[in-house]
Amino acid sequence: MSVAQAARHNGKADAAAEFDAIVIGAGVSGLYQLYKLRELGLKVRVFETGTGIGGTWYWNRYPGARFDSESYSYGYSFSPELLEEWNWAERFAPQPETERYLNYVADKFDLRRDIQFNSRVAAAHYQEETRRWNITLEDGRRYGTRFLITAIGVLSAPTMPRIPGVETFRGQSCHTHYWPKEPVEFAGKRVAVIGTGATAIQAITEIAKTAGHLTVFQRTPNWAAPLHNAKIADEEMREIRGSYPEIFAICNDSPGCFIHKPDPRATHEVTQEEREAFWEKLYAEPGFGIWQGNFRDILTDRAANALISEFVARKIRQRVKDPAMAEKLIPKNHGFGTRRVPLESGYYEVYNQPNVGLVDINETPIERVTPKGIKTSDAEYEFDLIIYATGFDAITGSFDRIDIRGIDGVALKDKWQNGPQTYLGVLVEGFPNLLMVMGPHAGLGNFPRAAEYSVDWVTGLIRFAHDRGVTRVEATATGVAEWTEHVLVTGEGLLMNEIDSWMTGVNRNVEGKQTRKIMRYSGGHPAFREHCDAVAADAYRKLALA
Ligand code: NA7
Repeated sequence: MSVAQAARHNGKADAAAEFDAIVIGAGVSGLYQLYKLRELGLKVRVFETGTGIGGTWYWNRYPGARFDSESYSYGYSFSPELLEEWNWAERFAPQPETERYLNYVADKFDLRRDIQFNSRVAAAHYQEETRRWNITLEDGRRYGTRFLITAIGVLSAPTMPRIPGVETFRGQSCHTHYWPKEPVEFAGKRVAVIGTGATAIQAITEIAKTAGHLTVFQRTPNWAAPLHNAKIADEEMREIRGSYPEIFAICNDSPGCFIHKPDPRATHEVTQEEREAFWEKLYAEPGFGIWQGNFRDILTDRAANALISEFVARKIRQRVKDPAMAEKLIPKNHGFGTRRVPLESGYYEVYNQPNVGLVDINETPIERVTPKGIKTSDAEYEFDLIIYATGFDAITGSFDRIDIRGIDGVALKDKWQNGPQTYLGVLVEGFPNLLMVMGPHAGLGNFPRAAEYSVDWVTGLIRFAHDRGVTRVEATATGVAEWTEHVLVTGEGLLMNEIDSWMTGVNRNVEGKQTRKIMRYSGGHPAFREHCDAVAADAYRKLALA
């Protein structure tokens, strides 16, 4: 009898399947969480849906996938030896390089032996009598644990568009998140991409290089800015290695954990010439500087935001030859930076190519997917390949997909129906011993930087409990109310929170996610850490410990 069969047969977990801590997810945060829990000498198991390491960088292998953080600010900082050994090949590493890196980390620290692949967690139920969690995998295998740690990322529940007929298409089709491991050829093919978010912008730019014909279906254009990627030469890598302490210090000090910090000046404090010169410089520089290193008020002051939007609109008009096409590509319903800014490497020029077309689905809505292609209100387009770059049920979506139940069987999904309620983005009242790495209402940003902190904080709490024989840690109702209120107040006045996007929890393809909510802490990472550090320094007295 296999382990799975045995578990199903018994209908309960056996002693061999009991752990001190179970971590869900073997991505950037799950790997580090495993490393840290092992340091405490705990018996740990990581469950991972995929067949390999990497989370986001395991799944999203579509053409052009890469991160928009500088590579050297994206790697783990916890191991000087790792920093010494690893050479980044590109300023902004593509997916294969990042996947290689994470596999290197897993091998170096011998992490694989505690990771169970092909293991999607379907349910997690808390038992008050034992103060433990019962975990059930999709295939029925069952396990038990004192602490349940979610390291399931913020963008890991992909969503397909709600368009009739998707399943009837006879050609190849794929959501970018589920891109196959085998290479996909585009030469001579008629390809459709639905969506124009950060993912689509990367994929379109790459696919347009070889596709026979590419048609982009756009609902909302986004404000994209140049990435300026380049190879990192050996000499440059040596310099980077010598400056890791400074690089991480800058990240620590910046609101989004990037190496780009807001300029202390306000947009209107400088002359028009100075402003233009500053923006030209930012537009010509690599990375998120134009978003994260701009004048301090571009994301709070409407007049300032209108000026930077006009600057970027001018750039788009310069780069796209057909003025009517340029206008379609310029967002009209939100200002620059009020949604996540996709970074691009020749995206706008793609629309100057004869093999690329744009369908504005506000003018001619998609009616259905047909066996041959896509039918809009005025034409039927035939395709060999349809690519859905339609995004994710962000931040809470990956929680919603697991049946998580706390005290008295209360479902987390129900508890969060009107928006997440957490303590520090880590704990939930009524769900003892559930700890979320990078959970809702935590500070987002350059992911590994924020995740390392989150893992360290979670580990600190478990160490504290472990050392004192505490077997139950829970947020208090007051603590959650205070934190939720603080997160809401901190989000006031931010233009970003007035716009529909995954960052405000809107996904028109998911029932119940049509209205904006405050999903993340927006007071900046230094302030976030101050809050969390203070709670730890006060011996976690703000929690209910037993
Ligand atoms: P995004 O940024 O959520 O983009 C999804 C795109 O798909 C966006 O352009 C959507 O248009 C479009 N979309 C979604 N549903 C539909 C339907 N039904 N019809 C047409 N178009 C649709 O996801 P990404 O994967 O690009 O990026 C997510 C994050 O991952 C990114 O910010 C990085 O941090 C990494 P809409 O804007 O909703 O009109």
